[in-house]
Amino acid sequence: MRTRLTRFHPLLVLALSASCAPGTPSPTTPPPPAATGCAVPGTLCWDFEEGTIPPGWTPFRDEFTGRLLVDDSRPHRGRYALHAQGMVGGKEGDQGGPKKTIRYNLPEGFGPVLWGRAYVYATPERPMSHAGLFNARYPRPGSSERAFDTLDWYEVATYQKKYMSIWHPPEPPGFPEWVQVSDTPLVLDAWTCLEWQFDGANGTEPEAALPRVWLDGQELAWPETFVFSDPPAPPPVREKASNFTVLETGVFLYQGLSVPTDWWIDDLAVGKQRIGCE
Ligand SMILES: [Ca+2]
Repeated sequence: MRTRLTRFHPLLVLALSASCAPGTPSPTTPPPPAATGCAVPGTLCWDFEEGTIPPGWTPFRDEFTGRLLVDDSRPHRGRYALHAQGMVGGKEGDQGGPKKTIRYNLPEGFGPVLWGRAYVYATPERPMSHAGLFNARYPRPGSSERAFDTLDWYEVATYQKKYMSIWHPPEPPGFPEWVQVSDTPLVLDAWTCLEWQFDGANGTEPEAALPRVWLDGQELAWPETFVFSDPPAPPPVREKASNFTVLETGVFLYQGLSVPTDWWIDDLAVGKQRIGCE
């Protein structure tokens, strides 16, 4: 949801995390305990125990105020986590908000189904605005384009203080998009385990599947669904995937955030099958 929301204050939040990066333990400290998730074949995991942005991830969005860094202020496991610190800027209800993200190119041939898992912590308030936490993108059917702005994508986020998931066409503009808003408020001041399934294959169905999300093992329901587009447009055709190619995480607000807010993400993992929580 990149644009103004006319019916409410927009705000959102979210967080993700994972573990299992091929970190290089410091010679002076013992290696962190094995991270959940990396035991599953084909899983990629990041526990941030390098103490810096992990290899393969590169800075991407950087708008308004705040920082995205790896630090030791609030790990889920081990010593470090990814930290979106002091995110603030813009006004609720207006387009444009603080965005601090990193992205990662998946290995060739990842496939059309992406499961994910991350631990997320947010404080002190639930944003009203759309706050993205994680997304994964794939080329359009038959396309050889790999540029970021040519890719279809799935997203996990929060919006109006509740968890949300979205299927998007390429960004910009990223809409018309299919939006699913849960009835579950963003959990504050505690670590939660978020899991998601982005099934871009969806068997013999004509379109890619809708995203599914679990919070601490409980699948979220989506009592509110709608097409967001500016100007209004018919629902998008959810184009099917051959291979997911790129991931993005951090925190990205599409409308303003007036309360300085922090998120931490740790033990982030993606794979071709469900990874699970601890
Ligand atoms: Ca960690």
